[in-house]
Amino acid sequence: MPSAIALNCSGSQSPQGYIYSGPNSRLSAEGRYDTQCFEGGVGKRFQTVAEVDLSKDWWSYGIQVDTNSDKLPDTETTLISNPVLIQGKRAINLKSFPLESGHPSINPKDPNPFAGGMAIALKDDGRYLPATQLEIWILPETPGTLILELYDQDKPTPANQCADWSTTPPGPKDCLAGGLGKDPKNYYLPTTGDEFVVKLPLNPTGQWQKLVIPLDKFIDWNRRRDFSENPDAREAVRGITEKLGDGLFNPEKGEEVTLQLTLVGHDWKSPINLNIGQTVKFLKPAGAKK
Ligand SMILES: [Ca+2]
Ligand SMILES: [Ca+2]
Ligand SMILES: [Ca+2]
Repeated sequence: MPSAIALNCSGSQSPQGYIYSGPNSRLSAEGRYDTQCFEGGVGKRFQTVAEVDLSKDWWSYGIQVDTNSDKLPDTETTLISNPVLIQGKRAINLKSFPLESGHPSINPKDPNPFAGGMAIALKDDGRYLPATQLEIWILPETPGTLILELYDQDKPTPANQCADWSTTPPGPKDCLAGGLGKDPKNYYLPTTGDEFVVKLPLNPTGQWQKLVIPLDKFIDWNRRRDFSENPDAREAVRGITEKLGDGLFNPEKGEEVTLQLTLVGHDWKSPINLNIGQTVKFLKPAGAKK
């Protein structure tokens, strides 16, 4: 029987699993869609603008945790496999587990069962500019949430670019992603440029799910928001509710651009296991001149 529940493709829905708290809990609904909103590319024809091989030049992030109580970190929360064949499709497997709710690495202003993920520095030659959609294949083994994040530097300057940044990760200290000046003292949120996100619930259906996501469904996460209708909720969170970047996904030539896949647990305890098609594509409608 098909579900009688209507799809929510508005880009604002309550998270599944963990109920968010904290001063900006209302932001937790932002950028969330049912994956079915994007399945199969909804009958349109596309042509490839650029392909990204997730098995190359990635770096993982997560937290080094102390699991044997010797006060020294011994375990990384994220594991990424070499390419594997899963149900006939070349894929990588991403495993991660959430931290404890009171872990110092959990942003108290944006609390969620963060687990970790992987990042790819994309080419900075402007090739993604014509793209209008992102294609990604997922086969989740567990529930959880996948946050797709696109970082766009917006006008590199000495202040926002690490001088000796190279796109070979992890790059210089404190300069972890795409020269975006991510601040390790502020939960690695970028201090410059746009961060765009789409949050997708992971439904382990046992099948590959092909998602073709319009880039305009990604929401600008670091923008000024109007909380005026609810003054109690008005609390600026550095790197989230301040205006950074120009609000457009416009990675011009010479600007660093990064794709990150962040996993968030269904709760504070359950590990996440996700297979991802090895190739992510940037697309545009077939025949489009842009
Ligand atoms: Ca830009
Ligand atoms: Ca922004
Ligand atoms: Ca931008």
